Amino acid sequence: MLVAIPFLVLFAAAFSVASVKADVEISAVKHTGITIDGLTGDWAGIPGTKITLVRPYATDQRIVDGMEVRMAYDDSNLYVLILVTDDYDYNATHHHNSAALAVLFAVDEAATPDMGGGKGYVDIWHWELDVGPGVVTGFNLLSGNDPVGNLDDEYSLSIMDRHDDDDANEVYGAWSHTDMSAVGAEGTWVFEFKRSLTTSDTLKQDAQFEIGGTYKVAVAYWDADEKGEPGVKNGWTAAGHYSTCTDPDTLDFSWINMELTQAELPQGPPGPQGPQGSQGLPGPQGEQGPTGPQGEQGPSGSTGISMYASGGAIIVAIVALAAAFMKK
Ligand SMILES: [Ca+2]
Ligand SMILES: [Ca+2]
Ligand SMILES: [Ca+2]
Ligand SMILES: [Ca+2]
Repeated sequence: MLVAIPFLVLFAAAFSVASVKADVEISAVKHTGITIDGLTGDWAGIPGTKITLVRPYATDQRIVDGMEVRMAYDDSNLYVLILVTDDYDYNATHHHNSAALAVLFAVDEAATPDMGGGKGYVDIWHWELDVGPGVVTGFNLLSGNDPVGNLDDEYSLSIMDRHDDDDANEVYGAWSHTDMSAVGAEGTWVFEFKRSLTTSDTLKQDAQFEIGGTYKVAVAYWDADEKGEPGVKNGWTAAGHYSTCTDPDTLDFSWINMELTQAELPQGPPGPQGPQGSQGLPGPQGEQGPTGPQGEQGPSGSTGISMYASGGAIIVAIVALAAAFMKK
């Protein structure tokens, strides 16, 4: 669908505390064996980066360390796992009463996380849940639209200039939640995606990934409880989403850097070195790929995530005031 609703209004301009810039990083590691099904067992051992979610239009509303992002790749695809700590809200017939998510990647260097800010193109994977848990949806060779599950492959230049891709939707996704026993159940949302590392797009509508490259990512999350609890006044509004905030102290909504590292996920426990003979069995995940010397990457730490939070909390008071003001 083609909607000109200004979602992802990140206030980048108003809040650009340029001098104090936090830097949050995600390492995508090489790993085979991920299946898009909304289940996370296949992500075991892949390093995650925790990020605080803040509502750009109500910055006192936060989910501290509320999002965990994990990324991996294999020879063909990039895999993205987004976990959000929030209660279960799913309504099969009205997606405004369900959670929603958008993953953004800068295409142009100058593009800002507020959907490009008019400065460059942004690739968006935008999902308003029109299929149930565990159902794989997305992919469509005719356009960016997903007429079934509403996992659209989009692009934008600004908040007023967002569209489905002209060419194709190469994104697959499945979602789940750790407690789907009842609406309102506490737990964690699971959004699992994959996309081919490159696409046929030539119009700056998709980010193109290559191993060793560094990319800019941001995520938006819509909570269906924004307007009230189910049965009262449930649902989210387009601009009411949470956004990844790289430094909540300074309200820095900058891009998150994501690198497709050369590192491979160690497959299973390292085990003793063993004698030299014949390499032995390839381990559960199979086909190791020729890279990396002999395993023993050391524990996750080395390839893992680096989060540098910088301080500088001076402007917070002012911003918080302003935010409180705008809220009502
Ligand atoms: Ca899975
Ligand atoms: Ca909620
Ligand atoms: Ca596309
Ligand atoms: Ca796209």
